[in-house]
Amino acid sequence: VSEVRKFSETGCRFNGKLNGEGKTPFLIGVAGGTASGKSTVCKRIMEKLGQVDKDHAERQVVCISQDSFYRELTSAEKGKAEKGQFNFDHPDAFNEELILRTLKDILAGKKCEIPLYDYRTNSRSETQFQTIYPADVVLFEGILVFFFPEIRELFHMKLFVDTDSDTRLARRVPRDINERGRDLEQVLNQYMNFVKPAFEEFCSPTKKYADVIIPRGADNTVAIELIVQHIRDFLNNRVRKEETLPPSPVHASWRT
Ligand code: UZR
Ligand code: MG
Repeated sequence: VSEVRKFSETGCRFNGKLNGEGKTPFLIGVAGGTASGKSTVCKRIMEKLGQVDKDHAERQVVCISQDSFYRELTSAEKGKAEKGQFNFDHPDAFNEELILRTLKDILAGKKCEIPLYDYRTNSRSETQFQTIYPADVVLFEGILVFFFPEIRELFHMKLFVDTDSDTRLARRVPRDINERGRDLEQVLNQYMNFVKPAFEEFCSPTKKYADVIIPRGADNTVAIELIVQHIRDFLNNRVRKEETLPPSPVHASWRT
């Protein structure tokens, strides 16, 4: 029995299956305005759970971004995007159907591939994909992850990262210039014309769907610790439940 326990305590395998393969992961949605700290909150959660340096076979928590699901633009739209005149903050900019299908696959415990997105070219790679392996906990972050009702309903827990808009703008400007290859005028125009109005119309109203609102984003270590504790409890309960199930053939053979 102790051997069985030791094996499941590693969290790698349940009943001889790799990680969460074939079982429903705990799916967490993380929404919030641009540069609110969504990605950083997810990173902190993963760090606290000790996930960062593990390879997929051991990893129990994975994070994916809604940015991977921008839809392909027509050539006219690409022209607009280059001039900063395409609205990437509008729900129509996303491939809702692909998000839905991917999250359903993830919930079914299937391995799936998601597009890789490049902000400098405003497009996704034709050839490269990111492979998402079955996990126990999946974080899905993005500005509009609570906008689409069918997608919203899939989350077991919904977090909204609530950071002041001046703080967000102050972060967005250097990020777009340094990491996304824009100039100052373009960044500010885009912010005033698209990012700010779309936040007010489409993102901010989804705060009411959140289970937990995190003020100040990643600086809020107390909120993050509470959330992480909830995830740990979930993972531990799952391990405990596995232990009370009748032994699988693999476990039974160890006992002899
Ligand atoms: P976060 N975005 C781009 O800048 N370029 C693209 O090709 C695709 C998206 C921006 C988008 C949105 N807006 O505000 C932001 N614009 O990415 C969302 N303009 O990303 O949540 O990390 O801020
Ligand atoms: Mg981001």
